[in-house]
Amino acid sequence: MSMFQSSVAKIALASFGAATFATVSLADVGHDADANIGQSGDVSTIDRVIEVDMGEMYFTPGSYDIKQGETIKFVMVNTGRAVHEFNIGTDAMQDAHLREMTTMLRGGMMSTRELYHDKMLEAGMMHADANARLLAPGESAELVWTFSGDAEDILIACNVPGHREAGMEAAINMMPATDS
Ligand SMILES: [Cu+2]
Repeated sequence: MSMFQSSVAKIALASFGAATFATVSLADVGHDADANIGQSGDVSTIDRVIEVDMGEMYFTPGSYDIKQGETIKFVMVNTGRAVHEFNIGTDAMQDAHLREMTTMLRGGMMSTRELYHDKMLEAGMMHADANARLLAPGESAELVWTFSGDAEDILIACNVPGHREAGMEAAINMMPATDS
């Protein structure tokens, strides 16, 4: 995360020469770094599969009850007309990612309707984060995640600028691991 953040800061400097913009990115490096949201899940220990529909501006289902330690395979499809993101993280992580997305839009790495993978590669912003998927309209993806962390404010959000503000987020309700 911190390597990614620092590359974002460099890109901000290189692309815009805007000291203020770089400062904003750097200010939050390490912020919330201790938040434990869990980890990439092992495909051989999947407890449940949840299908997720993404569109303007929603996730369906709109909230998720997940037991502590559960490994979920999310299968998401973007049935909308805009680029959408599925991102598991704390509120602070989502905010940091919103800034990265803003950089990508301004840097021409994506539009609201398309992803330009060659330009992302060039800039070193491939969006291959384990906890997130970025989907063009019509695309689908999978993400296997083990909810073994202790962060209390985990949610799923789309950080394409303007989307989360328009309601594109879904609550994760962590439940104690009781019955087996
Ligand atoms: Cu979105």
